[in-house]
Amino acid sequence: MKHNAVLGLLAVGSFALTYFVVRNSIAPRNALPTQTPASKVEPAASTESQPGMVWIPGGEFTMGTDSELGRPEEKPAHRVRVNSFWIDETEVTNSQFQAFVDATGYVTTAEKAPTLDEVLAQLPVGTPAPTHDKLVAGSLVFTMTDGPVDLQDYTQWWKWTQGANWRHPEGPDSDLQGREQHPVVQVSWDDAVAYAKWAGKRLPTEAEWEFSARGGLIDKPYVWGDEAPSETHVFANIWQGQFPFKNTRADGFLRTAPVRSFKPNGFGLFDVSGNVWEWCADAYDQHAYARRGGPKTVANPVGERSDDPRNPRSGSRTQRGGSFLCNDQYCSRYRPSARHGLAPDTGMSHVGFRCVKTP
Ligand SMILES: [Ca+2]
Ligand SMILES: [Ca+2]
Ligand SMILES: [Cu+2]
Repeated sequence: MKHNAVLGLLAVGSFALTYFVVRNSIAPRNALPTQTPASKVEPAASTESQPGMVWIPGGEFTMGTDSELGRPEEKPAHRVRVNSFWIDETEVTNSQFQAFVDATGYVTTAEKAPTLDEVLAQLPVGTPAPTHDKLVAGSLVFTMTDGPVDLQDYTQWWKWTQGANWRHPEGPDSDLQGREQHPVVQVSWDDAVAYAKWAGKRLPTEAEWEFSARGGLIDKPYVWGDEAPSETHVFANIWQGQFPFKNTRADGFLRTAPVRSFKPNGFGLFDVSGNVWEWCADAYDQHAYARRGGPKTVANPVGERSDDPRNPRSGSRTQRGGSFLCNDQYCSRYRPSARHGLAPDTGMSHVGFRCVKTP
């Protein structure tokens, strides 16, 4: 799927979605504000265990892919080395995020209504001021269509929904009852960073994420190996059937699944493929790998600049792993090399995160 909803403006044109687009453009994002690169000091070994985390000994691997499954932004494959780190076994759950909010009173991006000044600062001079009833808090919710639609037009299935936020993932009528162990969604990159900081952790770099997602397999297309997923060969929570109107639920789940519902990868990590997209620390640069290029091993790369054609003004942060909406018809981004960007103040009903920690 093209999950970035920024272009929704073109087709929808409601002020709410217009504002959603505008809000993405307010702060310049030239530098990484709060994330720090992986530790340069390499401990010999770590015996200290971290609850809910897996120790990943540092190493070298082939990042990206040259395979025909890969998209341009995944190429070329190149050698990368990462230092050791811990990584969460699972995506951050609603129950974990609740503990953070209870402890801090944190209010997520999607829960805050934009101010008129924020909006006016971004609109062309002479644009009529929006009325106050349009300045509402909300977020983007996946909504199944009645039948086949133009797969280029993702406003067909992404709906700006007033009152949608992490507590109400599909809007005011939805809640978290029975979803305590599902991954938190409708969190912006800023929200994910705030959680990580509170937990004494940080977001993974793309390199750390991919190294751990591959689970020790070398140059495999999927985190479980070579076999393409299908109706009968289920490895992860993705989409079976015809996107976006028919989901056979062969994997058991129409939307998010509780974490640990599927087999972990070789490092014991759950849902690195599918379930929800996971925010990474890096600014999203579609040409990052082309720029690295060459036979030289790159050590602990961190994306420092954004180059995202779908979000040229405000810049994007990277997401990894694909979601319950991915299928081969349109997108096979549940592959470990797949990557895309989203504006850092945007939440969606299929985006979450997991954290890492360095000694
Ligand atoms: Ca599914
Ligand atoms: Ca995931
Ligand atoms: Cu997708």
